[in-house]
Amino acid sequence: MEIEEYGEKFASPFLKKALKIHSDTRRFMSDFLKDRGFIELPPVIISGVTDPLNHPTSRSQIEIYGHIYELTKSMIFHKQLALHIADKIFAFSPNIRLEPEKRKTTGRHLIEFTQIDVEMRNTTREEIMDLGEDLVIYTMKKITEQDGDLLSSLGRKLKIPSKPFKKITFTDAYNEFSDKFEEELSKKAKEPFWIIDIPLKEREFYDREDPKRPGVLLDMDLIYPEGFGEAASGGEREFELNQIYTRIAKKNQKPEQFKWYIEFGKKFGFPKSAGFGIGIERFVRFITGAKRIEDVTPFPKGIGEFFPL
Ligand code: ASN
Repeated sequence: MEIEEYGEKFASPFLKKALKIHSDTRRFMSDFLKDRGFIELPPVIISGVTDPLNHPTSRSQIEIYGHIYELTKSMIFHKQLALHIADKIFAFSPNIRLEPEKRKTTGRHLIEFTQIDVEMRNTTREEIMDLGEDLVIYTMKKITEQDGDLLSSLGRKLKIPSKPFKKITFTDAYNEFSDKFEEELSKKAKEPFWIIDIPLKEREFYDREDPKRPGVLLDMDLIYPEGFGEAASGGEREFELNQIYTRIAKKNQKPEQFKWYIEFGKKFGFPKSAGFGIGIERFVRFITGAKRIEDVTPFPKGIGEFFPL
């Protein structure tokens, strides 16, 4: 992106409106969680361990004082471990994911984005999904109330979803639409819906395997309607050391990659918890109806080119 293009972008009425809605979205999400007793955790941007993710993103590391730091891909481990401080936590977590070039034109990928990452002790997937539904509905309602005029001027009419959101298992979705199920289902849907029971090989080691159904995880993705695609992912977490080792091995990964997380857990325990993360820019894109995620944020970092600011 050239410097001149920032001038055009900043002068665009769309960005002005989207940025106000972006700012309010963060406020309402935070208000909702704090009202429910969640404590906000400051973001972690570099650390000795980060989310391995299930899809290929190149490693992003920096060397400081002769030590290698990972740039945060998600705060999954930090939010789990922070449950030793409080039972309900969340963070506005900036993530860096060096996505493959083939995702350049999806309209919903940035290499730097923020997710609101939520985690709660001693809770089930069903309870955390219920919380996620309330959070999405509350935020959409508040935006409609406070920024209704802005939305109308963007030609966007938001339909407030009703609870409970529909659920479809990964296997049923895959059997019906094969590889492109997420896209197809998202295009057909009028309200957000969940994809649940994602198979073990499709996800990271930390999502909990259902003890009653080996190979099936107690996790979920939230998908927006109207073709806006994935909103969130989450699940219950593995909390038994043996199972954590088994799951790491099944991904052909090595415990050394997660050394600091494992050492902490061995000393102080892995909390039994569930949680999810909702991408903020994607949520704002859905709320505003923007074509590209780049359009809802002033300094986007897209895939495959240099964005100087
Ligand atoms: N935030 C996600 C979760 O809670 C993890 C991720 O973003 N990869 O499961």
